Amino acid sequence: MHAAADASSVVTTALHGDVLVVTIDNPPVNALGAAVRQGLLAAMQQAQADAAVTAVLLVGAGKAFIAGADIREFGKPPVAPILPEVCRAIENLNKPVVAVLHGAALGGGLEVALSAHYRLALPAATLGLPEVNLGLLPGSGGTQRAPRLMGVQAATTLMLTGQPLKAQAALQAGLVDKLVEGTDPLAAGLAYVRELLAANAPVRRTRDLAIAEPQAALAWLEEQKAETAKKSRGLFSPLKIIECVQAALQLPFDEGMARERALFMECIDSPQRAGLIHAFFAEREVVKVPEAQAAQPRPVASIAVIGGGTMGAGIAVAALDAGLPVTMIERDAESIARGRANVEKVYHALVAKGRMTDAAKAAVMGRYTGSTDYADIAQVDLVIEAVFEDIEVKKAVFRELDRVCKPGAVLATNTSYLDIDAIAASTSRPQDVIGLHFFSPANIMKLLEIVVPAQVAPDVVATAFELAKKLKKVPVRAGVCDGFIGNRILAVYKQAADYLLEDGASPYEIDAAVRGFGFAMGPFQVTDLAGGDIGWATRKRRAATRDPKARYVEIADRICERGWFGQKTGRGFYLYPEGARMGQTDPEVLAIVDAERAKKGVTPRSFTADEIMRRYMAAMVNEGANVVHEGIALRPLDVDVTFVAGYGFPRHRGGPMKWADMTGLPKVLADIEAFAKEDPLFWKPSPLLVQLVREGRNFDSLNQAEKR
Ligand code: 3H9
Repeated sequence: MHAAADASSVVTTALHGDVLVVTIDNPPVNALGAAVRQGLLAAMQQAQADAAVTAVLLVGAGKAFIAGADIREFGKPPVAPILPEVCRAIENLNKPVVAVLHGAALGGGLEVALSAHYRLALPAATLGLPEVNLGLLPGSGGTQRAPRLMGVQAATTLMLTGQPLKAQAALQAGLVDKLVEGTDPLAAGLAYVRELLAANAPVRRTRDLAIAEPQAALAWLEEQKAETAKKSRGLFSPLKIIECVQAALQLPFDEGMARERALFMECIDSPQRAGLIHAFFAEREVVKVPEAQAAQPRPVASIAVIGGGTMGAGIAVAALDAGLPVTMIERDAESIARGRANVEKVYHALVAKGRMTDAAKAAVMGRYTGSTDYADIAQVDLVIEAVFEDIEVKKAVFRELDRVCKPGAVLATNTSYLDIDAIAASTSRPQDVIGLHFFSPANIMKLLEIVVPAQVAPDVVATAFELAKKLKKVPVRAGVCDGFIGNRILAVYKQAADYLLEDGASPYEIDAAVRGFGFAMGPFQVTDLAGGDIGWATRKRRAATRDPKARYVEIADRICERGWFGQKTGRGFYLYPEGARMGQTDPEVLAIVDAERAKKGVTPRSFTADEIMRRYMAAMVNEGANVVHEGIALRPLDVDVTFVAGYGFPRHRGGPMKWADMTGLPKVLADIEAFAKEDPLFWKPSPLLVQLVREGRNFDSLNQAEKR
């Protein structure tokens, strides 16, 4: 699909009078692979050599100008010419070079534009330096040229946030010289070049610009260091970006460039780069599922949500935000009012923060209808059920949907663990029934598990993926089992955490170790946030099917029996005096833990943070391997995306399966085998993990290898 191209096919030159038009045409996004770099360098040499050329226009074919370096090349040996050389050749040309930006000008793409002498934008242009999202820094002069053009604060913010600017904002920031209406970059670009030539516009090099008020800028950068260290929580490249900008202020341009290159290479070598780039590609791979590739989605122009609780309201907001009309069904007038209030609350908050006008809120709410009558949803294209998590209640809803909905309507359940095959079987149209497992708050959380029951039609699966795109969710295809991908794996590593707790680690040590790894919160903090009663209900439900020989830790039950359900009750594993969000350690909890250990005859031992994480991660990876082995997840990357998008797994580690690959599968397996000596029932090596180790392979070999 992305076959290696030769320079003359991806970069073409054509003389338009005395203007050499250099077109970058490397689908899908004109990334700066080796052939493009060679082509651009050759084009600059041609422009220099040809006396008939008086100016050069750089233009991107297709939707993008240039979306940056070719990310797939990172981690492989660099191929000449490297991009900084290409940018130097552009900037050094003795004839005016103009870049016309009509779409994405990102990363190396913007750096190419910054090396040009003039920049023109069309309204659809987006300009950004998003390298930080990949664990990198702009490595082709971006850290040296952007501060010269737009000032230190604006440039540093652009690089640290990775957020692109729209054309108008880029104009105001000084990144582009002119903004014109239109969608034809060639015509607009040529007109601009003519204008410049008519005005005798000189060659104007960004490198020659001085940075305003360097002392004040240096002081500001110093302040940013501490702030950035705190905000970026262990990320490597943000502080390196600041170092580069300092170099731009303190060193001559060429030395600044050398410093940037050295720090860029440090970023390239960092494991965070590998993790973040894995996450980038994995998020694009997850949508490539067999059904979505084989079938056309059904049209979805209207949605119904059954149930107006927190989850139903969040789903309704997600659909409203995507521009869809939503009908919410509830049991009675009171519940309708509550459902509506839950939806309105979200928009109220936006208005209060000044992020939405009253008129915009009224327009959104105009697409929302509450009703107690299922007949009102007879014509909707897709229904999402979000009622109480009880199979009989859900089946009753689905029988009702089966009765009223038009043929071909997609009927989705938001259950997080119930058997969707059984729910589908309660209708006369199991081919239309699918799982759409949103995560709370559903209008915010990115992950959407698309759960595929046995009888569902492929075009219903395709419809679900299309809907996810519309709702700006990250969809992951999951098979039917208790907990699907995410909650099933969570149940296992949570158990590992409980064993650690009973064996001697305090909940506070475990949480600290997990945070130290890069999660925003540890498992006991998560329990307190979600409400301890939720897990308690699940444990009670599972009690009947639990293997009596399996180890069961009762500490959480002891906490729940006291009514300590976490933040909402003011205490759980932590104390939350007067609604504080940050919990405080609780000696009474530690006493409960001690009493439980004594009851079981456990002599507590100490665990280092590393020992804690080895168990926590081994449990996560092993169950992840089981989930792939059983086909619940299509590929290891689906597990990775689930955890990064829905469970706070540190993105810079790529996901649990990527972490395992980087740690080395033999090491992970050896750990599991060692732990199995203590508890062979819990620590059973996954057959897939054993097989991969035996064959000397890794999880990534099961992902679509040709993409990397
Ligand atoms: C950099 O530039 C470093 C330099 O500073 C220094 C160098 C020395 N490379 O997202 P989409 C593929 S770092 C290779 O679905 P959209 C993508 O995998 C780079 N491939 O489309 C997908 O492939 P497939 C800084 C890339 O319309 C296809 O293109 N730049 C690259 O939703 C379509 O992508 C960035 O970080 C790439 N750079 O969004 C920008 N980009 O079809 C990264 C995309 O096989 N890119 N692909 O699955 C983006 O943010 C979005 O792709 C973009 C388009 C906004 C451009």
